[in-house]
Amino acid sequence: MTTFSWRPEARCGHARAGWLDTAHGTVATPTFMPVGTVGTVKAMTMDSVRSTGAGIVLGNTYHLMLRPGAERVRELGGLHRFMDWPGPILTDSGGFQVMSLGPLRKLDPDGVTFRSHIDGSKHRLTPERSTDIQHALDATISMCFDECPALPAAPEVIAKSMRMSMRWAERCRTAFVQRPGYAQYGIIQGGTEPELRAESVKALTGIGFEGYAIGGLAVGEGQELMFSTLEATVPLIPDGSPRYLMGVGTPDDLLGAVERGVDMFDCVMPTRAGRTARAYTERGTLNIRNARHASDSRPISPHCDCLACSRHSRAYLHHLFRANEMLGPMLLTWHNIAYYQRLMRGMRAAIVDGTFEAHAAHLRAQWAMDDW
Ligand code: PRF
Ligand code: ZN
Repeated sequence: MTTFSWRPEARCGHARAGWLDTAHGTVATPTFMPVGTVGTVKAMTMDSVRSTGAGIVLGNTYHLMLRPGAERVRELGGLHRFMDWPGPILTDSGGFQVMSLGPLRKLDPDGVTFRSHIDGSKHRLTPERSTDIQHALDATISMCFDECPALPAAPEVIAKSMRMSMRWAERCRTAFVQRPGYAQYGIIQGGTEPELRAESVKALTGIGFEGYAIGGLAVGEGQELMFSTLEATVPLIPDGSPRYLMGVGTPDDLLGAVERGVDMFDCVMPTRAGRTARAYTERGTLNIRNARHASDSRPISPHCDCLACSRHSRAYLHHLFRANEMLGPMLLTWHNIAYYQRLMRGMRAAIVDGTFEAHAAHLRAQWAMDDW
């Protein structure tokens, strides 16, 4: 039986390379988790996700509780079997999605009542209910139920919200059924105030979790404040625990966060961009619908081994998007996830080699070239 743990392999400044051991396999960190909100990484088969090198995917309590329902997923053998992803799955707790998606929601100290964005039916999430649902889904890593206030907000508002999330974290921990190889992460809140972040870390480490997430960032504060908040927060997290920055970000965000000691990420960016014709490359992004690609016989990236790049030209992908063919979003999503995984592998290799800073400078110089 596997014990859930994060094992360091190498360090370079604050950046860390390591291994995350779980009941569903071991993942190299730093790692990027493709988003599989409703039990599918949109436009991808699970084999194609696996082929990019992704080791762990994300699912969402909010979406799966509404459809098909947590109990149905449990009856069908859990989310791994239901979506055919035998590797580790991290599920978000629903709090963030209720607040951003629920058309009508009412927050109280015990939880949130909201209406489904699908059929308007009434539902309730509490720390206990969110934890139970994630257990029913058989999540490898469960997240605490929290509130993520939009920024900017007054410090008193952020403090009050953070303290409520910390009380909820305690209830989540009590409701969590500990099993070998499974984990529950606490979520650090506190906006961009270092004192509030420190208070939040103290509350969560006092409870004790297998890992710690940094929530409440990438919500409108800008990259500079996100980075300074990471600098004030990450060093306070126990060194032997995995650190996860929720909902981040662009390649440049990931680089800066790895540089500051973050191990795990998730973001809809590569998948959403792929569906809207935007491709990530070593030299920045490009929109494949743009007329300049119409007769370009080159692949999107000469460095990429994804299906789009190994078999197809930019001209063909351009044609698929212009013709509104569904293969366009499929191939571009594949490419973008492959790019994100290659980015993480490259950073990891540089940490292991002790050349992370030079690698970071090289990546930034390349992104700035944009000379297609
Ligand atoms: N909390 C939870 N999920 C999240 C966030 C958060 O603060 C964010 C913030 N970027 C993304 N996803 N539970
Ligand atoms: Zn590619």
